[in-house]
Amino acid sequence: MNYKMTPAQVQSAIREKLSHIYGVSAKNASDDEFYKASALVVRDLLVRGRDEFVHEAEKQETKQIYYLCMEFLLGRSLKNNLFNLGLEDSFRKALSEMGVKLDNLYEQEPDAGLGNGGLGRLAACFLDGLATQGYPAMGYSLRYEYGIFRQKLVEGWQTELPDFWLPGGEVWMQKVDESAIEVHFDGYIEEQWHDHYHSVRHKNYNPVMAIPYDLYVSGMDGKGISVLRIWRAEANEFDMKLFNSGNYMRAMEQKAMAETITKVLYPEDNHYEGKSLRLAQQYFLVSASVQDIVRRHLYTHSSLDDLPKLAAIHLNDTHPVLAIPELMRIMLDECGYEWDAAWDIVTRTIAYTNHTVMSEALECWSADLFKSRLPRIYQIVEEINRRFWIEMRAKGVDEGKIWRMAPLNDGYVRMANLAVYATHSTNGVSALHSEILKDSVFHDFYTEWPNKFKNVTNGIAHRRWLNQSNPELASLITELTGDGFIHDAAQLEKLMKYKDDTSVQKKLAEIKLHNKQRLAEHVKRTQGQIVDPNSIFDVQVKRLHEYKRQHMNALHILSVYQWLLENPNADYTPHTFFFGAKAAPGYYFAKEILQFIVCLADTINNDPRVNQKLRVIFVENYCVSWAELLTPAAEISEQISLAGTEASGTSNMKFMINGAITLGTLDGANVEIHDAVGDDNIILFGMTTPEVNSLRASGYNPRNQYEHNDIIRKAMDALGQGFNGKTFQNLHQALLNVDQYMALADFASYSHAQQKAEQLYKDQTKWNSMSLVNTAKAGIFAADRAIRDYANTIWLAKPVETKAET
Ligand code: DL6
Repeated sequence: MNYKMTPAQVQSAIREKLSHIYGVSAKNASDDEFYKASALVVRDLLVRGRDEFVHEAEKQETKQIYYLCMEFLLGRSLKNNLFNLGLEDSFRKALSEMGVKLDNLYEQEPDAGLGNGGLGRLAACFLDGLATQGYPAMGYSLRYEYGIFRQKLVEGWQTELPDFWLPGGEVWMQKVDESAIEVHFDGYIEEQWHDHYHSVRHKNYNPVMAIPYDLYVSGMDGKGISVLRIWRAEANEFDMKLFNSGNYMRAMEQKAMAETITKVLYPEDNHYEGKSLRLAQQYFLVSASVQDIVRRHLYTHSSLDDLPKLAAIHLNDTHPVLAIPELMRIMLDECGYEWDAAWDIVTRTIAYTNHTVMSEALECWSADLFKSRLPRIYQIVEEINRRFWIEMRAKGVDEGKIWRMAPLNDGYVRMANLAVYATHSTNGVSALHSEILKDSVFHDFYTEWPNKFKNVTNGIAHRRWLNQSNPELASLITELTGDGFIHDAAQLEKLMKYKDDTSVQKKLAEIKLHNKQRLAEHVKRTQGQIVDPNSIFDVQVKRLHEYKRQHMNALHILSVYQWLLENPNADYTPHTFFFGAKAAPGYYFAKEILQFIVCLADTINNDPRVNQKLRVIFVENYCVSWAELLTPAAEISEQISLAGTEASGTSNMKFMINGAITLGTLDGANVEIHDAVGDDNIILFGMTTPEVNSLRASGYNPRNQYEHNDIIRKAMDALGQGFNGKTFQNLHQALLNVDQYMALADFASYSHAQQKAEQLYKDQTKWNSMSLVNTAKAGIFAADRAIRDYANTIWLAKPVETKAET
């Protein structure tokens, strides 16, 4: 499809939307109306592009990819789509002739915050990668009315405000009433036998309508377009009988209960409690999506026999695992399949990715709750469990091991066990993480089915994170190597030719400085804080979690502060440390760490003895749009989780492609970053995973660190006393007595790495060359590559061949 539009065509399309939809002329329209009109013009193009793409895919019988995920952290869409469709210049010109700045319109768009962090952003990057690589794909998720909360700091304490994103975000969605689907909760099951025919009836259930809204995500050049279908829950009909009989409250309650399902995104990352609403959200997502997938398949096929050939259903993490019993339910109860035939189809169609080693995030549900909310699904899980035991016993597996692996044990439905058993593939998201899955988290399964286990290292949408976020760097790369890297990130490697070219290094330094200035201006405008663009920008942005060890970073800054006070004339290259992080609202300890950082920042920034050399900025309400400013400006990328805890990380990849140097542990995808850039272009510190395991096994005592290291002791004592009138007793005591993520054990090595970074930075020629190597070697971390890996090793899918190729 040809997306070309001249500025005149753009103007007339925008004018038309303004007058037809918003009833205003271009002269009187606000920036908000211009933004929405522009979005609608782009959306029309995307719909047409998708139609053409799907038509071609159907003709070629290309396998469909269905990607189920509770989170898609899309961020903003206008800039991304204009870039991908090659329309940014036309829109800029057209709007400027109408007296409007395109950049101002970008600012009108709210971040679509339908996710918590890395997991949701990965899913969003994958929709771009799927479209660019030509795979016909649909993402499925929920249309949360409130996305991830807005963070507001009150005296350094995180408070949460609702994020009502729909007024500006809804313009990208198309409601598809005719594809609404009913989902059933509660009630009981009635089974009947007529001769040999077994029928199952779900009686007295509560129906909830799933209303689909489609969002379109373009790939580069718009040849492929992905759809993200998000479901909104609605009461299926207002119960007039109940209402008329005087039971007003119950009638209203039923409606409210249904609509609560898609009210708000659970703001938890790597930890969930088994709440009934969360279970309802998960089942609502998978039931609507799987029914939709089956319906789409049956439009063109008479049975589900060839579903595995034509569709790949991907479970992105443990949250959508109920898709397994749901597809079984549909095949058994609605399509008349026998168990074995249905099981064969289900297991060949569905694959699972695990995204965490944190056991608290491998969800499990109390069997009682599960049974009462999803009675038929519970029966199916019981039957899967029964057959699982038979199969394992027949193989001679010992009972203890069978029990550990069972989908149902100890009164709980174990979602991760169900996922690994019932899918044809389980993968981790970095080489190290995939090994840990085999060695520990899923070791029992690995010993039974070694071939199920795969690795697909994560990837990022490099066009968003490099071309759109860092246009100056992207044009320098284009000037030096051509623009092949836009489609094929591996071509970034061509930059290696310029590794020792001082004029290129100088240009890189200039670009970095501009990005730092841009960030400094934004920080001043939004937070009123002053930042020196000539200081080193050292950035740690990610969810706040103990395993990510923001507290270790802060403790180190505190030690530098103490050292500067004692050594006022010390030769120290000025540093600005940036943090951006949201804590889960109920995660008290994370909130205390956050408050420690904010109070430390206040103390340091207001201390004239040090604040020309040391500053700390806590970015309030960190989100995708903040990341787009922080990433190109960063010089040091803090990836400091305890080895063996971070599944992959993706900010490490975004920083790397923008030329920041990773200061990190050998954890997650840092390991592969190290492999790619070599020892000289990364700053590693800390224990390796086996070292962590052996220290734990031998009995780790953080007090030893405290007692034997002066720097740690001083910093810990200051932490114990508190700052700005705030004390951090829980954090202080937990670090001294437990230190679950061994921050004190890695502290000395971390400080040493920081000093090394400072020394390296003094040699700007060396630093800029390291920076270039990082960008040049980042190609393997493109989402395009990750998608090809999924397609080739897990989905066994081929892309749609474009017309020119056929
Ligand atoms: O795979 C995407 C992303 C990884 O990069 C992070 O390392 C990992 O922590 C994150 N996992 C989750 C798990 N969520 N839950 N529950 O967010 O996935």
